[in-house]
Amino acid sequence: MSLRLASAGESHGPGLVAILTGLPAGLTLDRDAIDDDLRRRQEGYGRSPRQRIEQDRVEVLAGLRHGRTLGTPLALVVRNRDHANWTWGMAPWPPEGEPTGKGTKPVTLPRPGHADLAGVLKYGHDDVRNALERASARHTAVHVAAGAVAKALLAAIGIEVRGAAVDEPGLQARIDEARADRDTVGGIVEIRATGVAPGLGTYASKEDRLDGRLAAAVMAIQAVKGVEIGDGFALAALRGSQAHDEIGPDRRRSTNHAGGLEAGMSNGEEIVVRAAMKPLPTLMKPLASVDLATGEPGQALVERSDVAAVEALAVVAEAAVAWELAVAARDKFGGDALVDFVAAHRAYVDRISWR
Ligand code: EPS
Repeated sequence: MSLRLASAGESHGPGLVAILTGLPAGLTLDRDAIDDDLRRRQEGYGRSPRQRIEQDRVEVLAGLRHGRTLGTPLALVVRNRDHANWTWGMAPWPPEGEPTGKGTKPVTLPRPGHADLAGVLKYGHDDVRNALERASARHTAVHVAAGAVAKALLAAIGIEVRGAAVDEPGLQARIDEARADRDTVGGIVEIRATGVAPGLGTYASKEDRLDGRLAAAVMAIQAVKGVEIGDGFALAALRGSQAHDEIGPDRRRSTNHAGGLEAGMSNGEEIVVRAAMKPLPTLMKPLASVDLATGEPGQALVERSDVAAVEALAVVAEAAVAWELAVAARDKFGGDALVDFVAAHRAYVDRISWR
């Protein structure tokens, strides 16, 4: 069975939900490890005061017994504590009583760079909030929880995934300056996966190429505008003799320009994926917009937001890469029970004599 993930949840609704299907039975999950990743996602310089309200913790509603997966759908929940301030505005059912709290007035001034304009046009909403709530990066929390589950599965076959913001002396100063100017900034993150045997993914069909799946998963994260694998864009300026990773007698490479991926497959070297995040679109000094209710020129919605979320992106992209590697590993090694999955991996690395 293929590994699949479906998620739901609005930023200020009651909570975020993910259902993971296709996990093998017998995988031990560590609640603290999942919560640690949720905490890492909330940290980082430049986050909004929202992060002082949320203290994300995973809840499991199905698929786990005494800490071990049952081979049945795993249902994860991360509650939005801030929902307490939006109980009228984000009530799933028609609210009773007078409007109270946040989100009671329709938003009609779309922010350039967010889902607001295309979202209301596409879905026929009058209130931009109906688009922005799901488009918000808040829902990455439950994807990070799913990524932590994927990392547990990958650890069983010796794969480790770690993301970090690309070291930039002065990132904090850049964030402080932007905050003082009521502006926002972006940045670059890098995800590395070690212990991946050659042959995850395939060149046989476009949709199963691992490079494509990784790029799509990372590009689909909020505010990501660029993804590269290995030396990526810089390779375009090199000659072939400089760009490719020569193969040694042990079949290993002394360079890794390809970022561990050739022809849509892992090649046994470290997988390296980088992503560029644009500056966040909610500005305290707003850009020009149009009032969708009146057609008059106006200024875009201003509401509490992050100045930067680069370090959060590193954790979210780590989860996305882990998830796609887990999907590719499940495709290749199968198994209803974890022991079958691990044994299939072992048999494969033995066949190709890969350490
Ligand atoms: C976000 C806007 C902000 C961020 C949010 C993503 O939300 P709020 O307006 O409630 O402060 O804080 O990110 C999170 C809540 C989170 O947990 O990462 C957006 O518009 O994408």
